[in-house]
Amino acid sequence: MYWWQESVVYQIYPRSFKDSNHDGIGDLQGIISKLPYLHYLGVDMIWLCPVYASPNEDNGYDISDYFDIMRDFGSMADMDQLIAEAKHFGIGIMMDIVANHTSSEHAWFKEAKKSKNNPYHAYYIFKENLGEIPSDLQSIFLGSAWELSPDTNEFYLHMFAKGQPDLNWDHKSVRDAIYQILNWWMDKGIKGFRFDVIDMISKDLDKKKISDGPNLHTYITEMNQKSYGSRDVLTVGETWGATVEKALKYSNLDGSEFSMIFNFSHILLDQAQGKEKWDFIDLDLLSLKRVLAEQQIQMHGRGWNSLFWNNHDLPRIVSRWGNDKEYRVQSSKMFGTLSHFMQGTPYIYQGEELGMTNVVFEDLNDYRDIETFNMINQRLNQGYEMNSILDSIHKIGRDNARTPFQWSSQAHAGFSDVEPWIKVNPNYIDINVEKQMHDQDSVLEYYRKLIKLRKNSEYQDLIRDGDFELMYEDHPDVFAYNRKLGSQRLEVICNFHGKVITLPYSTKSKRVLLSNYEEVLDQQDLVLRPYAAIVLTAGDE
Ligand code: TEU
Ligand code: CA
Repeated sequence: MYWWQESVVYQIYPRSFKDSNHDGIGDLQGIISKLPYLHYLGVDMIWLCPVYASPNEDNGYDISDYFDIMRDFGSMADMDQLIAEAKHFGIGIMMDIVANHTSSEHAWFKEAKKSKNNPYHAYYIFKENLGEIPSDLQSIFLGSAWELSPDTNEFYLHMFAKGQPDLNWDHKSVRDAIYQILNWWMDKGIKGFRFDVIDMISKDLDKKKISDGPNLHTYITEMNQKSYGSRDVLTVGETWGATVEKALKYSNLDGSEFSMIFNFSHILLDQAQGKEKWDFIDLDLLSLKRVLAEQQIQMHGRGWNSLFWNNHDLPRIVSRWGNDKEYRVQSSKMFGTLSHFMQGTPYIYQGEELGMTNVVFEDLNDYRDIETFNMINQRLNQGYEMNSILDSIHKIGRDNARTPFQWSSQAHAGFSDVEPWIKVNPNYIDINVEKQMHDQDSVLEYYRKLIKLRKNSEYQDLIRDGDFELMYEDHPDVFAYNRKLGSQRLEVICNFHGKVITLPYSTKSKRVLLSNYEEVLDQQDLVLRPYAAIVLTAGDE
């Protein structure tokens, strides 16, 4: 068993977590001041989105110096203080490593573009200018993935923004430089890494393959051996193209690659086949159950899952597949229940534990995300109506998850005492930490219970290791499963929709361990109110 199999990770988007110095931008001292809150919640790892020096074209995912801290966020002394004070609370820090690309302001790229003979030229992916763009390859942020670099009259590859040139991992010096960065941060005492778009580091451009290239696993294995493999850290790869078979390879328990990956198969289910993320379809619950059950069953004893619904790139799950109006509290708890009783390491994205929702800005000027703006420009050119563009942003845009964290009902949600870099969600008056702390019915207190059950209860072994089996597999509204270990058994029964469901079910000799309603058990059947989540214990205890 590995320690991270019992961890709960909390993801912080530093820009939006807590501002300490009155500039409207979250920062490291802000995070330090909120460590007691994270300790109260009960998490033991923080995944810190990038805090390195960056010109911020993509909010820190464009790094200009891996050994320095973004001025907006503080200094390296603040970072050392964060690592030390978090440790004091039993919380480890995971750094977000963006190694598929750097910022175009990174010293390597500034050198690389000067001349073909520059030793750093081979660090990036250049193609000669033969009078036209090298290929029709599209950036994930839309538009061509090639940009002309005038000094050498070549095109360079950027799979994201123009300010994010892709590194050439086939060049050994690049790989060694990345391993050096990892070792440097581990020497500082950090306890893990999240690897940004790691499945893109090996490409086969001739075949227009921009991820899962021929050397992917060779490079990950090498990175493991030359950096974190000999240290006791949690590693998680961001892999949009993962399937269960691939996940088994990445997270195989011999420890040769990563601890785990983010498998997005469930998250991609409402994306129309072969279409852009901005065109979505209704979620089919039966597919969701099938995909998650497959992960649970296939990975059991052979790999390790990460469990998540949210992150800084995704709309809030309560708004996406739950109900963020009438049943906001119930559906937020329902999603928490579904993932926290599965096998794997849960990731909580800041604000999820409050049931924070998507935001609806009507004025485009209130948005900040580069991906959103690229989409607006492209779609306006293609003749889309503004209404349909806004609709896509409201449903899928990344800024939904990036509004300031809601600490209190004070001005600016207690996030800052000045106008924040992005507007707060107006619902902060109702949804905030101050209101939810010590309110036994709040989403926050419910998440504390979920964490406690997994980390410190008679069920912790079962939650970590137990077998998984779907129940009511073909039911169109119910997502239910059981977990078994020895003589212990838990049944997790969730109503995924807003209607009342009656399930034929004998509740005799069952006990409610947790529920998002005050449940009275009937002997004959189980009545599930809208978005109900019930966890029952059975077995011969
Ligand atoms: O994201 C990778 C990625 O492809 C998507 O999450 C992307 O942001 C978008 O949702 C696809 O339409 C990672 C980071 O999580 C993201 O914040 C960065 O912008 C991106 O890499 C580039 O570093
Ligand atoms: Ca600040």
